Amino acid sequence: MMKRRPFLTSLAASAALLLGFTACSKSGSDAAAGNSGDSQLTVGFAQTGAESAWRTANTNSLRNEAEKRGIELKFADGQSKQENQIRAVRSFIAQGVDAIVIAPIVETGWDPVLREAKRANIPVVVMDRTVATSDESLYAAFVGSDFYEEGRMAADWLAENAGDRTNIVELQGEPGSAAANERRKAFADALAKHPNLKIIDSQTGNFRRAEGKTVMEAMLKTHGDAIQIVYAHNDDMALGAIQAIEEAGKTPGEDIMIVSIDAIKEAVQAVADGKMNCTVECNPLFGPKIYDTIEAILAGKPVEKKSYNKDELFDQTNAAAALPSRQY
Ligand code: GZL
Repeated sequence: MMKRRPFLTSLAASAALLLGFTACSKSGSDAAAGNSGDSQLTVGFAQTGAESAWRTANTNSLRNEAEKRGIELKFADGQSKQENQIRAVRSFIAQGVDAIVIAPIVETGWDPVLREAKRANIPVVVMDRTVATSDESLYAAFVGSDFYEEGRMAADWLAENAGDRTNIVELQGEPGSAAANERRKAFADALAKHPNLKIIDSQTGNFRRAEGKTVMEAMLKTHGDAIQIVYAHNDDMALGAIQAIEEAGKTPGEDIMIVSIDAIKEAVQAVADGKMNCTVECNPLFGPKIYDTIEAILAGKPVEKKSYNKDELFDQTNAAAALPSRQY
């Protein structure tokens, strides 16, 4: 039996309508009534935004699994702004949801709203990217990926396969995000062991394909033939860079080596086609694990404080064989 929570306040109702919250697994009338079905779980999900194919797959995983389990999912698209995510979390608290999931766009600035959720006795599961907090008791669990390990895997693969190439340009993810911070640090740490490899330029493309393309166009104008390798923090930017490289009359995967992270299907295909050289998986399909974690927390069962998905690497030795089974 789910605990009853305070009914939707008029302020939260208008905020919810204003921010275009959607309840993805109940009919409109049920959703508007809040926790009308006591036995049904209601989860508020504050997503970062819709910046990449990875993010879309992540959103769909939570939506589809909620549908499958009969969970009422109140979804808020943060539109790539932390203030929108924080506003959504406050609205979920006012609506009295049973649990809250946050995919924090940046690492810092979460303590106040996490304290509010804790005071309201609503468990928060941090998903995908981590939060930097002075008090780990402010969230119930973290379910995500090891971004540092992904950056290390990319760098070690490059050290093994770069041959006589040395000059790298780096396309960084969203500034302040744990994914960008960790992937940049891991790559730099690994490169310290391979002094022949050096980063000659590094700009953010915000995990977006279009920005990956424009940043790569600018880098090609600045550095020309000096660019021998691209290290992209995600596949969307790598695929944008590939477009820019082709439009500059060069052959991606040959003239310029491309190393990336996420392993979305389009990138694994590009690796199989020889246009990309390596992509390190960062699995976005968190739905089942997130709801298992929430159900365990609400049942008072112990859960791992931090759990990480296992990731694998795709290059020309295994990409083609992997394609049929890729789910995102
Ligand atoms: C990683 C995730 C990153 C992906 C990008 O877990 O936070 O954000 O690598 C996405 O594709 O935009």
